[in-house]
Amino acid sequence: MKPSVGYGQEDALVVVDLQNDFCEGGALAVAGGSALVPGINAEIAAARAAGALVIVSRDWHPVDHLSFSHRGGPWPVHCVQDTEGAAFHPDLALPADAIRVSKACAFDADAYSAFDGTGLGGYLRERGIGRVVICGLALDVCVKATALEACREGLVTLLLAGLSAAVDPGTVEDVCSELQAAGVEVMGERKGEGRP
Ligand code: VGL
Ligand code: ZN
Repeated sequence: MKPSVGYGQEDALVVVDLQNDFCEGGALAVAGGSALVPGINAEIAAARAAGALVIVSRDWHPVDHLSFSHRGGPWPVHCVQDTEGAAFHPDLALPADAIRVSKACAFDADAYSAFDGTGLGGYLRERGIGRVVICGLALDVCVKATALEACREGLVTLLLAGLSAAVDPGTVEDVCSELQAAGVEVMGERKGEGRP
């Protein structure tokens, strides 16, 4: 599979939450999640070959996290720390030196963006990263929040829409428009439901 962009040493590929619970059969499954894996693997390989950083985020909740429905939150129980559901998709080809970022680890706060509470922005600055290329799950939740925060961090931000999928496919057009308005370059096919 051909990678979407030409990577360089000042780029970071950020793969958001490619975890079992967000893929088919998982607790908060996103339709089309697993099918993204081969394309994302091609991006990882290309990024790595070019000397770009590879960052993978994961949703990493304690049991009884406040976002779970039995605690009054909006989501079913998902991505509980150290469970199979929280593990990265088994076919995701993660190099040993890919940088793992865990988020939403506190009982009393949720975090959709990979930058939220993780120190990732400062780390990327330290490493001289000027551009981030973002893909993964879910486009309308954590991918969107990550892309918006990357822009706010002053990074050139590119979304690979064809390598992202939404919990609600009906939102894809609006999410992509919102990201473009914020300064994100949206690349690739948008896999949502067209408006009637
Ligand atoms: C996510 C819902 C709840 C995501 C995380 O990774 O997009 N969605 N927690
Ligand atoms: Zn979550």
